[in-house]
Amino acid sequence: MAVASDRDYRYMARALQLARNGLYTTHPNPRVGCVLVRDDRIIGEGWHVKAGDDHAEIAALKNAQNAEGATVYVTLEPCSHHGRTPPCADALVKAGVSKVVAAMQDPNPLVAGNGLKRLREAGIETVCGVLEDDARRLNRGFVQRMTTGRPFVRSKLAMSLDGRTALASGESQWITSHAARQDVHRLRAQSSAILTGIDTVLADDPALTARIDADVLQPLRIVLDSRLRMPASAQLAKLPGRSLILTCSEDRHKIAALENAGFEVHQLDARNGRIDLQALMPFLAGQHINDLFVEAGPTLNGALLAENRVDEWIVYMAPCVLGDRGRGLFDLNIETMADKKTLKLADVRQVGPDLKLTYTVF
Ligand code: AOF
Ligand code: ZN
Repeated sequence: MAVASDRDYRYMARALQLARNGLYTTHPNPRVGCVLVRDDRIIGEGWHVKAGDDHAEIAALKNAQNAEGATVYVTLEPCSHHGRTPPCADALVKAGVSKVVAAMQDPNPLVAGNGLKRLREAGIETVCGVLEDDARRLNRGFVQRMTTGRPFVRSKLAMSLDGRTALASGESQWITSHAARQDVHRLRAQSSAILTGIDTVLADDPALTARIDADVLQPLRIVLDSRLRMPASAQLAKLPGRSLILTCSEDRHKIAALENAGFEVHQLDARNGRIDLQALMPFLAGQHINDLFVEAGPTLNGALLAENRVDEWIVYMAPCVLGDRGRGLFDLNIETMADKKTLKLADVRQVGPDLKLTYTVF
């Protein structure tokens, strides 16, 4: 394989920029961008918009019309399989391109190196690994689902300066600013699904939709409801798109009523009377969920933290005080300092008057 040049990095940066156009729409597919270059000039560009539509390479080929002798910069290895669309590797061979530079190999076991191999077999020079870290970060949910069978899990918390998420009465609207809540809508829009607990639904009757000024493929809405306390009148049932209830109840009568109301009900294994979180993650991956966004209360967040099931915690901290009688973030019983949960601070930034703290796990 050849070595990458400065020019390769520059064009790959452009391809990544194009891939980001699909941030809110490609799931369960990855976000992919592609640039075609000849004589140090861009002759075609494209990106993957949504599953079932052209892959990035095909969009760029169509944009260029004639790509003979071109170098292809693509943020993911061209596919070699027949999915919803035919293989991009074959289309590139047919178009007569002379070189393909990919940011990373496709972790999809149906591809996994075969796309690049097919190109090399056709006499096309290949390079892989240019701006690979950026490409992986853009599709970390897709990569994690393909390689581990679990989605990338991100949980959002909103708290006061003194670490409270609601008053003792349960009242919590609003602690953080409008700017922080807008930021949350962008995070929702990047996710394949939003997960919450039944207590949150009973308290707030939320819509769990991403409301931003852009085209968004709305995330699935998923509620953990082990005992089927969901009211058939909940707002979630009436929204377009899928709302799932995950339960361990076998009450056929209630299940039928909720299905009639518009919910999809799935039964999962129970552990200590609650949905087994270990079984939950492969179930979600089976639903093609790359990025899971958790917006839940202290019970579910406590369990997720205790079992280490979250990859990234996002905490918005508002400059207000709710007092010691307010509710905390995690319903956890920790007896000794040795048992405390420790996270790793990955990023700090200001959003309006609030702080946005990003933590990862060790
Ligand atoms: C590419 N270019 O732009 C994308 C790729 O069902 P399909 O046909 O859409 O195929 C989906 C799979 O193709 C997906 O899981 C991933 O392996 C690859 N995505 N490949 O060459 C693209 N989006
Ligand atoms: Zn493809």
